[in-house]
Amino acid sequence: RSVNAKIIIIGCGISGISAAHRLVKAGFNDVRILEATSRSGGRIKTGRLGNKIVEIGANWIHGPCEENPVFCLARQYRLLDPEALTPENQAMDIGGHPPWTPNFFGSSGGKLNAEDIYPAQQMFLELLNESSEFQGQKGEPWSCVGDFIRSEVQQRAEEQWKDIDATSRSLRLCVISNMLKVECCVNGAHSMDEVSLGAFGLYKTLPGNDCTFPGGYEGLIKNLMSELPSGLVTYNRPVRCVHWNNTEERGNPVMVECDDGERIAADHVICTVPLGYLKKHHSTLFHPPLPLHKLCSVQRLGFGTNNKIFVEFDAPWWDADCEVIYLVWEDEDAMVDEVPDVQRSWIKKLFGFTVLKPTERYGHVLCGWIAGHESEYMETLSEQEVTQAVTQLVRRFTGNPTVTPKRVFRSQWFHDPWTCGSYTHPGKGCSEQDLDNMMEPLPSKGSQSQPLQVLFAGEATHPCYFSTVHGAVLTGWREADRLISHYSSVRPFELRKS
Ligand code: 6YU
Repeated sequence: RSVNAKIIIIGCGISGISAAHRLVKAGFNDVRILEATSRSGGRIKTGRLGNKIVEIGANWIHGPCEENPVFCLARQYRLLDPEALTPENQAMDIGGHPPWTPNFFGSSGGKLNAEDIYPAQQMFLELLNESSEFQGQKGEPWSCVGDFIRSEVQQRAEEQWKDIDATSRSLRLCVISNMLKVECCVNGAHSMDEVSLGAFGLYKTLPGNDCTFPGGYEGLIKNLMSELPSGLVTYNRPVRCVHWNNTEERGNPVMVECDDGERIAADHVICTVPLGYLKKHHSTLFHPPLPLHKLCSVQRLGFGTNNKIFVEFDAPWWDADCEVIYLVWEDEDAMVDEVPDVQRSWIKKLFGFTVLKPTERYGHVLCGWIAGHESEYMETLSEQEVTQAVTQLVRRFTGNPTVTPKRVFRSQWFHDPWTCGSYTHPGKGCSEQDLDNMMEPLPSKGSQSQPLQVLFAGEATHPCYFSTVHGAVLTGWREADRLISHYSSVRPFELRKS
């Protein structure tokens, strides 16, 4: 059957596209997406470094297995390499940390011995697992993951590392600083001191060894878009305000006001704007404003910055089998993940590089990772200044004063006006309730007004897969299903205009 309800989706990222897909398939014939920019995909964005494909936003399918909708779609559209499709790859349980072959370099110049590093790495990974166990338990010893890890490392080092010399011990503590910086990137947080210990375990991983899209993540967007009716998306159409509980427009409870002044009446709006955008613009985006409990959750949840710096070399300075390079600052035995003087030493926050593989496809390209305020500062520098800082860094850690990058290109997610950062993490003081509040439609339950006027999708609204593409897809489907089941339970004479 065909349903004439007028539905507006704000944002043409993967969650908005997924919602539209589901609604159109279910027979809703008046669905529109309003997108602020000139493209679809949002934080799925594939670019080029020379003639090589690079991902500016989402990189991997985290946990490619049968339960992962992104994996299933990518397989259906034949977008994956054969290795990713094997049952062995789908069954591997990596717990969110792919078993990559590492190289470690030290700030005094040259490779570090992996044997000296492993005990610290091992201890850090154990503590990360333990950090996840406080969720729903109450009585966690610290409010944030950073404090918990530091205090436990201190205690455990006293017992387990008592027989090693001071220099080796200090190096292990510097490795902990490096791993804290890695976690800042994984979580999209400025510091692990901003990530809630009690809510850290809310995030769940799926089985499967993370894989990439050989032709670019945007292939997924292109395939999904090709199945939507043409003209469904209006580009370059930022929404300024969603007027809900609207009494002006007779019959339509919502009125969407665009930046160009156009006003569009709707029965339902699905809002998929990123949490970073919502934090900055909630007071003007909704009229009446968001209810207090929802607003508090928007503020409590964290939305930080994680950026990439792609660097191409003529020849590798890392091992042929190396998949990740860690840069260990040998003066950081205080277990720190923040840089004291951002303007002078922001580059110290860059934890290292992942190596783009296979080499036949990419040549010698590294992807540097940098999170937090240091990353936001990096965005303000010119490409030339970033290149200079990266060149100095690589020269220092390799001890080779002549190594020179061929090309450098970085992302700038914090200054993207429609994203305002990278992705969501459970900020200090967060709980499960905050994610429930995020996904709650307006008006809140129990109100006498027309239900389901504004629905919320997007990665920040998934209770356990926030910060991911699969989380975003599932939220789009969830909100589409909410409307589909609403209309299937409404008796036909109540179906206005249908
Ligand atoms: C994943 C990965 N990945 C790296 C980097 C980034 C992200 N993610 P969208 O923003 O896409 O769409 C909203 C649209 O709305 C957009 O088009 C706007 O233009 C538009 N809009 C805004 N305002 C508007 C207005 N007013 N009017 C109209 N339109 C408006 N995810 O699965 N694998 O490898 C990575 C990574 C650098 C930036 C990622 C990854 C996150 C995903 O990209 C992201 O979740 C989805 O694309 C979001 O889709 P959406 O539709 O919701 O929003 C505890 C613990 C936690 C541990 N977490 C660990 C998980 C690891 C996460 N890792 C990510 C890592 C990388 C590297």
